[in-house]
Amino acid sequence: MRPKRHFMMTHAITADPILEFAADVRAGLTKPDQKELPSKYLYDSVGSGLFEVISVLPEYGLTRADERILRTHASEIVDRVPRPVVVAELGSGSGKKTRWILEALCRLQHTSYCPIEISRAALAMCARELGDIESVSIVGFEREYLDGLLEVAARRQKHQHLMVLFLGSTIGNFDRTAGERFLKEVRRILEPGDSLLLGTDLLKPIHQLIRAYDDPLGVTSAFNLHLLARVNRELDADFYLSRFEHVGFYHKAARSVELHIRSRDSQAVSIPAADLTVSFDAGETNWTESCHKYASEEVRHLAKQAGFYCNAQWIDREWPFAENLLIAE
Ligand code: AVJ
Repeated sequence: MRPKRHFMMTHAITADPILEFAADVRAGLTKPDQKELPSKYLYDSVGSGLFEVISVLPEYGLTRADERILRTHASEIVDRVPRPVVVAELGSGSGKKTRWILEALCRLQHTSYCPIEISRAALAMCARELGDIESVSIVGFEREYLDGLLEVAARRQKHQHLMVLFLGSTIGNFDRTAGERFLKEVRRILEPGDSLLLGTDLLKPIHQLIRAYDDPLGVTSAFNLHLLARVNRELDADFYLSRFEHVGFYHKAARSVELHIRSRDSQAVSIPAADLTVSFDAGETNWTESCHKYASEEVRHLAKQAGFYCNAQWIDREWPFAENLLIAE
């Protein structure tokens, strides 16, 4: 008998995504000091595809470290989680790494898996990637993280716990204050005994970090600059990509790698759909993404601040990265 499988998808209910994009681009590019474009817009189908390539670059060890830990310790991880459990994943991407957790869980219980993603393409990829696992049901949510999580939490049954996956060090996109605030918001949606498996990239030598975010092949550069191409495509703008360049540098005080797009000369760009003409000085940068790095004991402390306790931590030796199992108190 074929195992029962099903996949459902709940689509976004946001107003008009193009209008929202236009409003965010306008707000970011009219900031008086540092111009910015929110990093979430890097992750459309082109950006998610480019990130998949980044994740296999030899210089970028983060995704492989994350996956190594999950592959090696999946049974140990799920053994520590109160069951029965519904799994929700914030920003599933392709879902490749999640396989190990789902397979381990499915040996113990039938599992509902709810990936929450703003990229519909990533959700579809994830359903294809994981749909073959026996006794898993996938319900995808095309939503922002917290909206999606609220919905999953509302749908769970009384006896079910929630296990939230927030892998790949996506939390690093927040600065430390916002990261703590975000974990607190996640905690507020959870009940005591629910769990959060949090992946965090750890501090490591600066040259190694820089190479990971400024790779010689230029994939990260393409990933970053594609945001301008997206503004051209979706908002009718006239960015000349060759007049901009990718920059990745380490911000010591913030303990983060910062990605910017630097204007090579002084120029003006028009973005009709955002009702905006914006000028750049020569050398002026536009901030697109931050990738914060943590110390392992700092994560345990952060967890405590947010109302979790750190049940266990697994650290990869090859590429310092921690998988943290946090239980809601
Ligand atoms: C997807 C946020 C985990 O922080 O390393 C990689 C993003 N940007 N290379 C990271 C990213 C450029 C990545 N995260």
